[in-house]
Amino acid sequence: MFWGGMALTVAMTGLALYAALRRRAGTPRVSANALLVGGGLLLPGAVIAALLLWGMRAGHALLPLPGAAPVFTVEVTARQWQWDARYPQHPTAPSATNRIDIPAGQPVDVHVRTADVIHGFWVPRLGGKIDAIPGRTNVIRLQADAPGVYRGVCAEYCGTGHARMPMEVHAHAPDALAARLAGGTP
Ligand SMILES: [Cu+2]
Repeated sequence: MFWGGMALTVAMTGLALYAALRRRAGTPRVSANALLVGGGLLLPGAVIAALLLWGMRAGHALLPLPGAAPVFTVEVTARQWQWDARYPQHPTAPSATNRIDIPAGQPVDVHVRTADVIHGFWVPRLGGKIDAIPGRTNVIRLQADAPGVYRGVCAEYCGTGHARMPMEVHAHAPDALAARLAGGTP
């Protein structure tokens, strides 16, 4: 999107400069109607259609669709003022506070609940933001493309300790994750 936007900006700036600087003589080489239809309808139509298709594909990948193969699942419970993580597929894994461990390079479903008020689960670099609503379980699908530590925050003001509930998502290679879930390596 960035490079596409840059290309359009450069092209439009070039056209504007050309129009402003060229000598005002002779008949126009392109009719005004052709410019309106091409630049006002066809070009934005094509760009918006391409962005829509791209966005639908990207959005589809974020949906936990029924019937799809099971993915790594984390159950996260928000409370004033911390996050507790459990791993239902790994019942013996140590539970952790303000820390979530996931595999890198594959989708992960995060089931977000709250024990008290509304919180907001948000890991900006992984793109995910979803509210934790009392009485509900909201699911968001995330993917960390590379191992690393991704900071997360509570994105919904939830009381005086709101600013003190940051969390870390640690994305691991498969072996490192298995070791971590088996009992407490970093
Ligand atoms: Cu909160």
